[in-house]
Amino acid sequence: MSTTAIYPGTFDPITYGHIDLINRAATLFDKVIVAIAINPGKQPMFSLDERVTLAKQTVDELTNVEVRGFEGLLVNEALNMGANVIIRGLRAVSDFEYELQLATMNRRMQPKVETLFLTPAENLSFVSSSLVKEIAVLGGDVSEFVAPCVQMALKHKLPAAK
Ligand code: COD
Repeated sequence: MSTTAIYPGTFDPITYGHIDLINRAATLFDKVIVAIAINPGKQPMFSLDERVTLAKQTVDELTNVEVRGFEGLLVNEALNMGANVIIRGLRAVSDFEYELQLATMNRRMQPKVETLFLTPAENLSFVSSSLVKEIAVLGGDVSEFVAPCVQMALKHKLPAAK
């Protein structure tokens, strides 16, 4: 039986931390779907189309990884895509409370879907999309944290970005 996992997020924008998790998941599952949420609760810097395009460019070489946008409940998207595992990342204890709440609520809504937590390489445990954007807005160098295409997209969006 083939196994499919879904890795959901806002990915605004995708960072090397996200990519680290995608690489790990891609070795564990036959197929990994990177599912990018519209997420009305956040006000992303990049549009859904831009976030999907940047994610596709960064995971281009991983043959068992698919990137798609989605709207609506994650658990419904997971079942529609044939995924019974949700991948989420834990960088530090501070992530745990939110992630546990999300996982528990998702399981309450759909018991067929389990959440699996992965941790990134230590040198990526402090990387977040929000900090990358903040550094870029203030003209700092983000090349250590995001792929060149994301760096270019930030430069395009923000005149001060390097
Ligand atoms: N290393 C490892 N993991 C990382 C790193 C890093 N450097 N950076 C981020 N991550 C992890 C995060 O901890 C998270 O698990 C995941 O990667 C994605 O992160 P984000 O920030 O891009 O995504 P979020 O947290 O904004 O995603 C929230 C969802 C879109 C999943 C959530 O809002 C959702 O499910 N929306 C759909 C509607 C729904 O079903 N709502 C009900 C939920 S109960």
